[in-house]
Amino acid sequence: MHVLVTGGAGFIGANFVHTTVEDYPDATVTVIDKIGYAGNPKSIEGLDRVKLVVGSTEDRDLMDALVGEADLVVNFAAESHNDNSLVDPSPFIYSNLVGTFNTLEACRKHHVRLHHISTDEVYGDLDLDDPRKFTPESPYWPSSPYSASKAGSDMLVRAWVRSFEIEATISNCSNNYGPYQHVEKFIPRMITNRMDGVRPRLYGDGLNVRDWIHVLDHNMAVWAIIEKGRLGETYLIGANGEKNNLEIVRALNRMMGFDEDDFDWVKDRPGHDRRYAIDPTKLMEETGWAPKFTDLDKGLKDTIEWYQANEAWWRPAKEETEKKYAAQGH
Ligand code: NAD
Ligand code: TDX
Repeated sequence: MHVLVTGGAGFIGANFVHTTVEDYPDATVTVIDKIGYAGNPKSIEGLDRVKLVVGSTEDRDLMDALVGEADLVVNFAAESHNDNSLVDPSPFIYSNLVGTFNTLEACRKHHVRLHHISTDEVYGDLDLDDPRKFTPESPYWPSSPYSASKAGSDMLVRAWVRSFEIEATISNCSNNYGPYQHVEKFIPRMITNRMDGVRPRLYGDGLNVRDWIHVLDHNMAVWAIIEKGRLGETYLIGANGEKNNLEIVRALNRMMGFDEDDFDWVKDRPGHDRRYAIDPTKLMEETGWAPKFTDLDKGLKDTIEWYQANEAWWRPAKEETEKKYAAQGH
């Protein structure tokens, strides 16, 4: 089996490549990644049976050639950070929409199976006291340029399934954490700020809720969908991990030996989604998947240790990232 992983030098994609070479000894993997600010070749360095092609999914001819060699395409490639999309939405439109369009066209031409990776943010947000969670029937109501571009990419996949009968599935997952996550994201930013002697920064009132899942649980769910999911279907991936941002910062502070309230409040993110929450029933019933890394305290401790042990991996991105945040007042 030859797997083409788009965005495979990013956080979730790189973890997916690791899992794939470990769990599927017969698989060979090609990663296509544009290696912009977010992709890091070191995340997949030295892995057997993995080839990295530096290029963009926006390059139609390249996608045509790479998809033509593959038995399966897993589409992780995307601009992924909400705060960036609020400063300059343009790359989000090209990577997330045009990139997915090219991927779909190549899968259509070569009759290759596609799994498209997406986010719970396409459903907008929930009130804190809303008893509901997102289900595959929830209406699309994205808030940011990032989530709107992901929603658009999901719609393209659905249209290509219906109109051209391509063999595709979609998954929408909640907030991931774990190794190889860029220091712009909440948990790695808090950990690496602490390591740099900088107080963590909480947006708004800190009560926004995210439904945390370990990246390995996400990727095992992706493989479960590839193997057992029904073509044309959408599956929601989540592990019952709702926590507000204040709880996360306090936990990280305690674990790193600081007073739990040793952080700064900063201005809110414009349009900041209040709460995400996933109902993964369909995925669990149809594929038998269940999350394994559900002890969030242990997961956070392991993640802290990973960033402490891998400073050479994240250090080169830190200064630039904090410069961007300073310009936004964050
Ligand atoms: P990331 O930013 O760490 O990784 C994205 C990777 O895609 C990067 O390596 C980047 O260089 C690459 N990329 C971007 N545009 C590209 C293009 N046009 N051509 C080739 N490569 C390109 O993000 P991530 O957190 O690993 O997210 C991966 C996917 O998972 C995205 O589709 C994202 O929407 C989705 N997702 C993320 C989360 C989360 O919590 N991080 C949750 C649900 C879904
Ligand atoms: O310094 C910070 N302080 C803070 O309070 C940062 C960086 C974030 N936050 C808050 C904003 C969010 O409520 O923490 C929460 C998480 O922020 P992000 O890590 O930026 O994630 P989020 O916006 O929730 O989106 C993430 O999950 C869904 C991923 O980046 C997306 O790619 C994915 O689709």
